[in-house]
Amino acid sequence: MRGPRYNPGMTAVFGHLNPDTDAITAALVYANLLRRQGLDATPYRLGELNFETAFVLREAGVDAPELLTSLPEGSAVALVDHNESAQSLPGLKGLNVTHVVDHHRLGDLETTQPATLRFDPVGCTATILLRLHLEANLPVEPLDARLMLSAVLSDTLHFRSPTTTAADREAVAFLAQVAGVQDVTAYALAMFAAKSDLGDTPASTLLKMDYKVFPFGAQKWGVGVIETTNPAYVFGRQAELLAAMQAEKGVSGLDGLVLSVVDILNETNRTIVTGESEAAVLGEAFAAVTVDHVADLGDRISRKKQIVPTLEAYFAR
Ligand SMILES: [Mn+2]
Repeated sequence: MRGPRYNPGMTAVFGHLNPDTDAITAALVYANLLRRQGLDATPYRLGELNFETAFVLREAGVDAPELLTSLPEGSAVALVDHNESAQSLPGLKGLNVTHVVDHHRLGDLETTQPATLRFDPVGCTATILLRLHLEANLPVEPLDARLMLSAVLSDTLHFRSPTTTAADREAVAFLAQVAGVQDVTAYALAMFAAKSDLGDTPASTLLKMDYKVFPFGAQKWGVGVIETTNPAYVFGRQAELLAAMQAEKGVSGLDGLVLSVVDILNETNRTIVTGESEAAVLGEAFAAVTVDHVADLGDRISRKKQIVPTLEAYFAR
């Protein structure tokens, strides 16, 4: 339970664990939208900001939402940018999910009451949030526009990802104007540079910065991603990362653990595999060749669209 500022009447709005820019900004923007519509909503985060998100909030002059680690049973929650319990606040099944705004596959979502659910197959939660503003006839506030713009650029890797839709491109054009961002390309490159400036971040932190756990049939896999403009830096730390992955796999009782290193500018994915069993699965599922714990996944840069569905199909057969 949180401290004295917790208000039992309010709705807690949050994105997934190991939050990315979309998870954080969607919580901020959706909480503001719900407040403008008369609901007592408060944004939260379920983890530390990554370097890109820290840059986005700093440039926007916005404080990070407070960290949330648990809520009393029955609390009202609005989920953004996720819906699966494995990616959410521990104990989600005991909470009252009143709203979901998401662009991922539907997982094990359960609600105790009729809920407001909005799922669109677009590249970013922010693209849906923009639609919700327009549908409600509410003007987009410039600060929210800046946050949503950042999220779409982040999730779509500025339209490089195959998850990108026409709606995401239109959203960026509209939001950039409202936010007063003149040079979208330069802004996106600055975001990606901030994300890639990993310094001496511990390997265990790098592994978990963009990390999700998925049930695949009877198996449980961890799939991490490092999107970077400087893959050489990441592979320079491959031995450390591998040790962190082996430790995590043991501690979490996972059946498989892989870490995709996505070269944003060249649009390639070289994935570090924890061991032989992961290499065998990627070999069969993707026809990927693994050399020295690195599987070449070619141009499959989207975990959501190109990695997870293939693994899911592989384990289903
Ligand atoms: Mn997202």
